Amino acid sequence: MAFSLKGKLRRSSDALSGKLGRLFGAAAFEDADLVKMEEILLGSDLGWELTEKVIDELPRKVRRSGMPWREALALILIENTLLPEFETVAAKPFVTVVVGVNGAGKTTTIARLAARLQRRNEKVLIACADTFRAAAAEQLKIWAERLGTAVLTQLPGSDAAAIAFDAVKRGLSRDYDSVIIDTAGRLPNKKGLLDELAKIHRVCGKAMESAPHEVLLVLDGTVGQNARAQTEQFMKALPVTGLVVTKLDGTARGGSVLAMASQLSIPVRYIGVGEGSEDLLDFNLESYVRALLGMADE
Ligand SMILES: Nc1nc2c(ncn2[C@@H]2O[C@H](COP(=O)(O)OP(=O)(O)OP(=O)(O)O)[C@@H](O)[C@H]2O)c(=O)[nH]1
Ligand SMILES: [Mg+2]
Repeated sequence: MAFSLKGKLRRSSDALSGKLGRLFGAAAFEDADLVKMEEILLGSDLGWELTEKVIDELPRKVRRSGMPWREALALILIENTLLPEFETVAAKPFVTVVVGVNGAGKTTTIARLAARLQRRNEKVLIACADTFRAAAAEQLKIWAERLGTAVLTQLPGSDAAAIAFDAVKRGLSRDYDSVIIDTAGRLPNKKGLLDELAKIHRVCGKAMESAPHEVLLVLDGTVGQNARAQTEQFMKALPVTGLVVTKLDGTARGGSVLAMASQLSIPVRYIGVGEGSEDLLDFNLESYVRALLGMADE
């Protein structure tokens, strides 16, 4: 396979397993400096809970099993990352609303999701419910043109919820398989903006009773520590059903995804590992951990 997740996560794996390797290489494993180890684990944004588990279990596991430390660490991370279950419903059109702070990667994610769906021969409509920024509609149109996807935009100043409503109605009447709704980037502490999201959510349900079927919150993977607060704020406006963590190629803090998956009780559905159209992947815990530790791609 030409695509290498290990290659995409190189900065994170250098920071995590590269540094650990040098630490363990210097001394007999049992004498490894726990303070330094803790520093490295926290530095990759694994969070306190996972870090404590590793410090507690890794030396013992290696001693008992004789397994190489990397294998043992992978097992510990996989066993201790809690993944909430998710179910996808069948609906036509399947309506997805995408939310997140400015610049998190919403529009890029939508373009790549649309591309994936089209490769499966789905008929996709993307709608721009971002009426704050004139450039937002343009950006979406450029993507849509490139992908050959239908797109619905309005003039700036019109109501974002009205666009969402129109999009779902059009999805129903014109036989679309998927409708994906882009929203304006916002700081989740602005009440008016959150109210608008709640309204977008509500009108989707008016246009089609079961909609939206998915609400994706896009989180920038390079600002890991902030993810929890952001998620809680967005949850006040609408029920987030899945997370997308982007920009994992550009950070040394790739451990954040494991911490987020465990702490937020919302499934990580996709990860972004680059700006290309292939760089949005389903999140798979085992492959991710192996890549994060610089182990061979499966
Ligand atoms: N390296 C890298 N860059 C990414 C990734 N995802 C998005 N980006 C870049 O991040 C920047 C912002 O992405 P957008 O998709 O425009 O973000 P947005 O959330 O729609 O932004 P607003 O609409 O302004 O709120 C762009 O330059 C993207 O190319 C990723 O996984 N890796
Ligand atoms: Mg955008």
